[in-house]
Amino acid sequence: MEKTFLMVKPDGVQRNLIGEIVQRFEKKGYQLVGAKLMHISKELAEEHYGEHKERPFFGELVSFITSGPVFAMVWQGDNVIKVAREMMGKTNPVDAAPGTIRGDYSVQVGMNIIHGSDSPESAEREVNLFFNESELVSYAKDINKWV
Ligand code: DAT
Ligand code: MG
Repeated sequence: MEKTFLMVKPDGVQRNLIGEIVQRFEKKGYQLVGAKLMHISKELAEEHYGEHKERPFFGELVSFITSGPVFAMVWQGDNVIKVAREMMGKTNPVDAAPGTIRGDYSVQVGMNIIHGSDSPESAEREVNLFFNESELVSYAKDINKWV
């Protein structure tokens, strides 16, 4: 079953959006298989966002993502990587459509509420970077046959 890594960023946690965001993915029909509230270290932040290390905003990005607790999650379901990105909306909230998480709850690109893996390769990498095998729970739900 396809899995993706999603994370409510420090701004989303501070603004009490954890429940709202979890609810959107639950109602969609995806399954939560791992979650934890955590503080990201500078080292983990630099590794997670390694692809952006040459960008001018890298320092700001690392300091923002380590500025408060995040809610890290693994979700699974058919095409969850692509569909979760659609549900999040475009990176810059200016371009994110109403009805998407970023479109509904954020204003500026630095604080855009949620992270989600952007490809199967990044999903695999990010799930393993944030979670051990033992933290992922495999369980059957009877409702899955209706989704
Ligand atoms: P996404 O989070 O949609 O995958 P990304 O991987 O291109 O977007 O960038 C990672 C994060 O970096 C993004 O969520 C917010 C921040 N960011 C991106 N572009 C930025 C910019 N031009 N100025 C400031 N922050 C930016
Ligand atoms: Mg990205």
